[in-house]
Amino acid sequence: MSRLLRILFASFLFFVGALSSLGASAEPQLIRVAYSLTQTSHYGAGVDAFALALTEKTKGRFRVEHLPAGKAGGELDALNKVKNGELEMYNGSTGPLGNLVPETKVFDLPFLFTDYRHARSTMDGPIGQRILDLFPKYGLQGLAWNENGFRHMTNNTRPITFPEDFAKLKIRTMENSVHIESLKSMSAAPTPMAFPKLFKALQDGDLDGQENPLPVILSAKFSETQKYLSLTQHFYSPGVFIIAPKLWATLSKLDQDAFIAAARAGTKAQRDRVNADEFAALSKLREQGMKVNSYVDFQAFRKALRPQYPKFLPGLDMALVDEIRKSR
Ligand code: EAX
Repeated sequence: MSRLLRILFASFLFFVGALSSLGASAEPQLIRVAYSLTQTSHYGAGVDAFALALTEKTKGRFRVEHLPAGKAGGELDALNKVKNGELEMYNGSTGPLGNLVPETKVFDLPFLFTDYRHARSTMDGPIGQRILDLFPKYGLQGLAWNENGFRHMTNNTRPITFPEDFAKLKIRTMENSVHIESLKSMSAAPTPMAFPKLFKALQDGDLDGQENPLPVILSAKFSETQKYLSLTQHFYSPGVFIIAPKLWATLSKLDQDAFIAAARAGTKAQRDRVNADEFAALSKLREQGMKVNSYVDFQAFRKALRPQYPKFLPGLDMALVDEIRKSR
């Protein structure tokens, strides 16, 4: 081979190699985000905004895919999959999260937060960050708190006004010991169950009721199986974006920052959607036939439940509860 041909051949090989490596890096990395509600829910809105921001910040090097409606299982299944690296991301409530990161359970105490402003400023402030920073100790990586919403009671037996009204009701709860103990203290019969099984259980009449935020009650169409909605807002339900630690460890610092910023954009959209749903829900749910009870004796609930916090959450740091109360 002449020298010229050899040079030409080598440049050709170099060119082909360069092209294929360019091709490989141009293929975006898949990030699947699992959640239990439909894609039209507040979780879907959060993931949409997260995807948009991540694409923009990383110039399309990642491709976000929704795994809605419990496709990756219930929230506990999805969390375990993210923990062992089978799944890239979780967008969900703290319901079952306390089973993996026990320190998150403090946020699940009944009547802890007074309103959305209080809850959001706590989650976004130093307290929320401190708890988020504990995730790696338990084999998870939190990106940002987002939101599920304040939980209200629905059932087919009666409107709820006083703590006694919970008595004997068989209520589906999340797989969360704080919620279970709180409901037990009001003589209810809590029945923990993963969300994807809930609609059918209500339909089959296996339960008297369930409790969830308005955006969930709306998007899951619980008005089809439940008669009474009482605006008890007994638990605040934080949401959170979590990423698989194995994946996290492969990201550059710049990309990690992009994921956190994108998760915060997702949080903003998810909360905006909670606001919009809160605004529209009651008239929609009434139209769908639900009887809405807004007369709730909060004073009686707080008096009955707050003194029992240490029973609901053994080992609870009461100084932290005080700090949360003052963090608005
Ligand atoms: O996170 O399980 C539940 O009741 C949750 O509120 C729902 O799946 C959204």
